[in-house]
Amino acid sequence: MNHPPPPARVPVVIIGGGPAGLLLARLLHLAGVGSAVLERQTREHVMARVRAGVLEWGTVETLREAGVGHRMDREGAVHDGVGLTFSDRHVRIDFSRLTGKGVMVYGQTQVTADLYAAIDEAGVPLADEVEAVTPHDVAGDAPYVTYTRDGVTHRIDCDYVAGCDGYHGVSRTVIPASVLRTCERTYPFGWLGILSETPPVDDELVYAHHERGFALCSMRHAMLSRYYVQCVVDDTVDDWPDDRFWSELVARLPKDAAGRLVTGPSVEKSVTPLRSFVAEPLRYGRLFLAGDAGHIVPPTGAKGLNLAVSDVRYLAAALGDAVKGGSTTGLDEYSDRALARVWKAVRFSWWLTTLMHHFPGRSQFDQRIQEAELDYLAGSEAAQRSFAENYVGLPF
Ligand code: RFL
Ligand code: PHB
Repeated sequence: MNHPPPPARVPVVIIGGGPAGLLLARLLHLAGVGSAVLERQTREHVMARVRAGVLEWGTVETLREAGVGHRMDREGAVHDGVGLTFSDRHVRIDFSRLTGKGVMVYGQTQVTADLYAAIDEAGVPLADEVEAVTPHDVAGDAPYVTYTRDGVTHRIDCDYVAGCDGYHGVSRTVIPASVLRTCERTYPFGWLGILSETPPVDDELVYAHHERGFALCSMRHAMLSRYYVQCVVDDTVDDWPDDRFWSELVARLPKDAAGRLVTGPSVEKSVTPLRSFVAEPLRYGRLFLAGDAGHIVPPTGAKGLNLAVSDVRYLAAALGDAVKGGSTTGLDEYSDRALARVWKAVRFSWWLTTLMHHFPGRSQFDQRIQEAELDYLAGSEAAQRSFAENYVGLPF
């Protein structure tokens, strides 16, 4: 697809064309604010990354408001609950009864494709396969961004820079160490995930706690399943031929689910390390971080993409006010506002990770506490409501 090349000046330069950057470009366009997106990879690469599958209700509404919800509403599936299994028990958390809301199962690759289509149609300037993207003078009043493409160096002058370039991006690195505080927790395991063209084992997602390790049964549609098993942190996909994956998954599910499982060749396989990470503040002068550039959560709570969307919702409104109306109050409040929501999702993702995984070498005490907490969750409506409220997404 041919995009107009980025002009020499735009109000907002967006670094990163993942879900955060694309949604920001789309919302700014709808608000009449110009932007340009700089993406390091090819579009094919960005769209091939199999990642999130669960959208909070607020994310669903935001995508609809952004005019990119039509295919999601047609092809996505609303789920009213999830299952948690442990010790051959299956506990259903009934989202609709407990919160009046649900979640949408619709893959991140599809969300990204819908956003690309919308910004193509809007003619937002986008350069992919760019290198050496560098924000300059973001602490002053006249920031600019340089990058190279096909060996030619370009410069874009702007009012603001949005760092939407993920955990390994450049944006966060320009914030001086004296300003940036980071908090991090790594977990002593990873997730091995596969896609297979088989019917999902259940109508709803199943999060399975087991002595052998955690497992998750998810899906994309009626004939495409997404499964994960907890693995050793430095395992590679070569350690996990399909046969080993399926037998491990079967061993971690309750007998009835294991009996229903349809196996088949994997069509994608990847390993993800688990980490919680937050950078504060999410602002340095005229540079604003959003999404994985500012924070990472382990995938257990299904929060990463949803946090990218809530950051961008706040940031798009604030940039719109600043560029069009001249009020910078929203920008001044952005970091605190976004982080208040981020930290609650960090807490939930950490808690669910700690509850559901097998921690190598953990004490008898820790194991018994984990069992007690699962039993409490199984028997307490108050505990289930708290789970449901966090899973469907806290208010913006
Ligand atoms: P992304 O998606 O990493 O996009 C950043 C983009 O920036 C580009 N980039 C650069 N561009 C220019 N110059 C540079 N120097 C650049 N450096 C990087 C990159 O190429 C990329 O295109 O971040 P963004 O947009 O903030 O989106 C965040 C989400 O992708 C992420 O949080 C989720 O995928 C996390 N996640 C999940 N989130 C959910 O809400 N629900 C889930 O069910 C869920 N499951 C998951 C997940 C992530 C997973 N993995 C693989 C980490 C399951 C998995 C397995
Ligand atoms: C997924 O479908 O990829 C998925 C679902 C729920 C999670 C994480 C990943 O918590």
